[in-house]
Amino acid sequence: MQDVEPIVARALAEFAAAPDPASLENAKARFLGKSGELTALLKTLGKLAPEARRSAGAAINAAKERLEQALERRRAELASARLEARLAEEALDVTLPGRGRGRGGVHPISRTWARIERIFGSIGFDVADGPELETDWYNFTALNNPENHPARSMQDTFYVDLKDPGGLPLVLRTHTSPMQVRYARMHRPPLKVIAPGRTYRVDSDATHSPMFHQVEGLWIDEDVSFADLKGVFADFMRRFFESDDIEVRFRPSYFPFTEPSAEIDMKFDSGPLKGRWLEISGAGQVHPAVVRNFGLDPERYIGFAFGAGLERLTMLRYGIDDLRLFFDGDLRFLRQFA
Ligand code: 2U9
Repeated sequence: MQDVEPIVARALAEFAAAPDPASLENAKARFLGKSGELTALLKTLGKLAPEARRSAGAAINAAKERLEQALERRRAELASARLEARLAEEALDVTLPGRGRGRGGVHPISRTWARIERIFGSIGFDVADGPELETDWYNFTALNNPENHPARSMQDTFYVDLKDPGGLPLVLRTHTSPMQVRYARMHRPPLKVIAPGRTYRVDSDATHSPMFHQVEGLWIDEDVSFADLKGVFADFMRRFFESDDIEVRFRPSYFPFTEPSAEIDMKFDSGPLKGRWLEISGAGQVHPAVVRNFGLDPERYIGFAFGAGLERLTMLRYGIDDLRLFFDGDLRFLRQFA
């Protein structure tokens, strides 16, 4: 009979060299399987004399046992190697500090916006909302802007390639007034509303941005006077700047949508800006033609409107000296408001 030792030696070598479980099981089949080498040897025993058969049989069984033990060891080795590899691949250092989520912050203009809504809300003003892309009628005509007014020119206003039902190009609203016209046409007096929002004009330098923010206010009823405007506005200034040491004065001015019209100036009587008059807003008694465009009788309804820039209010409140800081997105600036 063929010697078992060389077969055992080859089998052990192949088991040891098997790189993965599948190759190992194939190697097993080659030696211990139904038509494996050792099995084939076992089948030849019948041809031997009884004495030789016994010793050969014992040798083959011993070989088989060694191979099976070697196989078990190699299986365990491969399984633990696979586990090690997976652990290394999916390594997770649970002692590392968490990445956390940036907390973010509210933009200073948004802070001003929210603050204004809160102050006016507390004295009964509603907040109007409306489209940034407006029709010529809502942005200009309803506000008594004459046909040839320079504000209507392409040099001053952004027009887009979309037309309203009347065939006129839509505009990026140049003020928040159209929202108030829309509001006035949908509500009954008393109309008491503010309109904060983004506005657009063709203007870009150190003190002008093509997109900026306004807040306008409107109060219309049967007996709303300039005295009410003065009271509401002075109260707003004092609450906005958290100071009672603020003086407010009106200077005559002109706007197509108000008559009479005024510029509103303010003066701090304390703090870093003490003593200087600062222009802060425009205002006036709403023009009768505009009241008529609300769908109301101007003989019966009267009131005031005002408009102010949120950038300017924010700069004065926080002592910011450059408008561009609001739009640069520089975190060193923005983090101060987080
Ligand atoms: C309606 C009728 C009238 C709002 C007004 C001003 C005067 C004004 C400027 C302030 C700084 C614009 O952002 S700014 O450049 N605004 O001077 N705004 S009266 O008048 C209205 C508003 C709505 C229906």
